[in-house]
Amino acid sequence: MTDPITSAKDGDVLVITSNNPPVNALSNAVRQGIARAVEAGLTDDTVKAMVIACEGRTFFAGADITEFGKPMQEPSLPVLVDAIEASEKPIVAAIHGTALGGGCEIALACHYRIAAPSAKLGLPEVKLGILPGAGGTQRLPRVAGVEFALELATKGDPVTAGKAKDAGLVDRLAGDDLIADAVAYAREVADARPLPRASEGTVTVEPGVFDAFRKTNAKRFRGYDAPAEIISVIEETASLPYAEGVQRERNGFMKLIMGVQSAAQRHIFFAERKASKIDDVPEDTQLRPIRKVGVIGAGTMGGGISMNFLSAGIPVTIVEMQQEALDRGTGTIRKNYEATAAKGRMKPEQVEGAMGLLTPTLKMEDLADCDLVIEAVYEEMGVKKSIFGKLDTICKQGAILASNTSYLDVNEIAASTSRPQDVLGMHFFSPANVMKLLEVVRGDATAPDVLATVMDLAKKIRKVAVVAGVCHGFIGNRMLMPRQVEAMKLLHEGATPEQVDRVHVEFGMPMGPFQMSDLAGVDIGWHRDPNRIENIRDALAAEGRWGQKKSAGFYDYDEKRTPSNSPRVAEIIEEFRQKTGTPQHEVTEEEIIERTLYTMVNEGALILEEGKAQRASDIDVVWIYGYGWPPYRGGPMFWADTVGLKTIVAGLEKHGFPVAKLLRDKAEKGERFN
Ligand code: T1G
Repeated sequence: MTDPITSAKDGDVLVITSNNPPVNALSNAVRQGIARAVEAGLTDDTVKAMVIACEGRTFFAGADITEFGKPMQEPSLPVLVDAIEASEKPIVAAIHGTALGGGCEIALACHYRIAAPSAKLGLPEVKLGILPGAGGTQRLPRVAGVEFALELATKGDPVTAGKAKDAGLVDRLAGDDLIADAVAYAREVADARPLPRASEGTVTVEPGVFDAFRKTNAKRFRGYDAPAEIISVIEETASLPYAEGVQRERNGFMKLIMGVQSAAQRHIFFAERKASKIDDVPEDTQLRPIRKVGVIGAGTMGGGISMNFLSAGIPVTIVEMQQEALDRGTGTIRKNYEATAAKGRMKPEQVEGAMGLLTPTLKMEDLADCDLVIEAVYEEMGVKKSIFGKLDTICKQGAILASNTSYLDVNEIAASTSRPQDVLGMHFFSPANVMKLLEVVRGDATAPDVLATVMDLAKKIRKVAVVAGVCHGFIGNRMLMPRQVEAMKLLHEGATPEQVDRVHVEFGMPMGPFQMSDLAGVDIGWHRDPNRIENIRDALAAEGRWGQKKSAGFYDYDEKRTPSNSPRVAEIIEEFRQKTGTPQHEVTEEEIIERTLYTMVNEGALILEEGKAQRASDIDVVWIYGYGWPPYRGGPMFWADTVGLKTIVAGLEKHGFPVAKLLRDKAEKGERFN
């Protein structure tokens, strides 16, 4: 294997360059190469200073995550960064792309940092359930202050080079030629002494800064181990010398990396990237060009879907039946963009740029030259089939025809055209311009290049796409159904909405089944017959308790939509129990978990058995990005592995549920889903 590290002298400056595609991960070979090169520079008398830089799209994007859990080869990253900082000759970090995690820590160990203006710097370790383990928790507070360090390390989002410079993390911004500017900088400081070593700095602590930070971010960090540990490490070591501080950092790092949360979050890191791969479609499949998109329906979904393409610079033609609905839809899109601009997350010219790419029309014929058309009208098969039949006559050959249906049969929709190979589902989640998940529903006839094109397009519109097969509710909604059904039955048998929801919220979900039903609308899917009361949901709907939109559902809501337990709902539940004579029992937390989450896992196993999902990790990605499953539990299938499949099977059998063959087989063989 070629050494990913090369070094070359530019006069009396040694330029050490890493070339370890795709992201210059700090693998064993990279660390060993840097250590060797720095040593060579130190022992070469003609070298007065050094520069560390990277080739390719980015500076070091951190430790090599694929090496986690494997035997560590020396030098470890902590040893390497200390060696860099201890250098008697100045070392300048030349940063481009994303200096993340261990990459940012390498930069912090260098004596000087220069960055391309487009560069970003960050400590995303917390998103992997760990903490910066190569001195980042010690050097960053000394260089850029406690507040900045807390923000960067506990939230994991990178900052621009400009912001990093303002905070003192970066010393200079480069011009067009980063390496040339870095070499000039190194030459400029070649004789500067003493060298600035971040670890020798001191940490200034404002009274109460840590408790205030904990309080401000309590909701955001709820359930996660890593953010709390990071705050404690920075707090407990603020007055300690570096050598003692890094020991506390190391202990914290080891504790977290051995934990199930980090395993779960690392699982999701790779699962998200694997999801974009289509097992039976070659990676070099020729993609169809998508230069113009059509959207049918300017309602909530149609508007949100359009914004994804407009924000990615792709022109959209949006169709509605009535002028009033069209104006309302395009008005909402503008309002959403202006709201984003008002929060400083978009410039006014960007708002105009996006709106300038939008063409509203009442004529479906205006979609003739679109490369992709997405239908987003209400869920009625007849309406969908007539729209696709019409699109079949209007759209140019090679256009991709997609339905945003959230559960209808995509094969049946495709069959209403003469080109089912060009048809698939693109199931966005509401609000479609915000939610990252996109279920790409592969029909029986969907052509490989159509699927590959849409999976690639998903990245361009910043979605996490997962391939789903055609079945009722695809992956996410199909698994949601047994949860909702069991939650309802638990109400019949003795539980309260608050009890069931509390168990789910404590588990880490953003909300429970009944809070979710109130948000989405208790009347969704209701048969609209107030005299037909087959379950408690029917009873609520019959009384007009349709959820938050009616300030009454499973909970009562005040004008701020704050939920409170409802005496009327308690009455309705009691009346239903009396009327149906449902045997009552004391419902435990364990039973709620077994009946509402184990059944989801079982449904996930059926989905895998039927080939409606490519892999178990895809199911995990669906639930993380579409339904708010807590990343520190890795998704339902990963979580099931942590619980133990034998336990899941036993829990299902205890309540008389049929167990999916795949689940039973894996349990018997002691296997895992992931
Ligand atoms: N290690 C190994 N592989 C990595 C990697 C890493 N750090 N980062 C990316 N990859 C792979 C990824 O799996 C994919 O592979 C390919 O590179 C392209 O990535 C002590 C211990 C840099 C912003 O958390 O955030 O340092 O799918 O598709 O969208 O404190 O990758 O092609 O086979 O994501 O352009 C901290 C993780 C590590 C950064 C680029 N660092 N990476 O995004 O490409 S912990 C991170 C990213 C640490 C120290 C600790 C992103 C990116 P494949 P991609 P992208």
